[in-house]
Amino acid sequence: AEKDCTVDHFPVKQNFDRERYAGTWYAVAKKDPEGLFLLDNIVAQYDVDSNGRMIATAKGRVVLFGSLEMCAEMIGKFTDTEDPAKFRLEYSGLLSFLETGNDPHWVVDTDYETYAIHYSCRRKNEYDGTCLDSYSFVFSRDPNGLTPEAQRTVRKWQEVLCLERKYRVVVHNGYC
Ligand code: ODT
Repeated sequence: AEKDCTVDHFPVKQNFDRERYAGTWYAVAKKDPEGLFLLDNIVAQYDVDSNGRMIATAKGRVVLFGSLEMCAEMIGKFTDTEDPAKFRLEYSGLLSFLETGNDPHWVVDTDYETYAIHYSCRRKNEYDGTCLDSYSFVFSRDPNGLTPEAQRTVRKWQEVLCLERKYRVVVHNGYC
């Protein structure tokens, strides 16, 4: 069969459990969108608030206005959809000049304990439903990276998302 790169056909985590997903995730690889923002040292902290809503903070190194290098601290609130693994993420920075936005936020796969693969398509081709501008994070619970087994699993999902060979390594060197 021909490969299906229709965004709305991509599988996501079945029976996603936000409580088990909560906690710290280190980005170990990233596929950048157009006009990328977070460069490296990216760490996300997910939580569930008292109303059961998923929330998160994230930090990472950014370069603003061409030369101002800083560690951006971002906050995000998730809106549920009919699929428990698909959210809308509304985000802003602790500082007003940081990026704000509202992106899809899909948890494609995770074992909750070692790895997760995230996907966001910002713009779809209206004719064939493929993605024209996406970003995706590979997350690890361990800042030192994924086990070879988890790496194999992640590589499989990168292909499913039609993003094979589009990822770069996200460095953690203590900047943030
Ligand atoms: O870096 C880019 O180029 C695109 C990413 C922009 C969104 C970053 C905003 C994070 C808001 C706080 C939420 C945390 C959740 C994080 C999980 C993954 C990052 C989207």
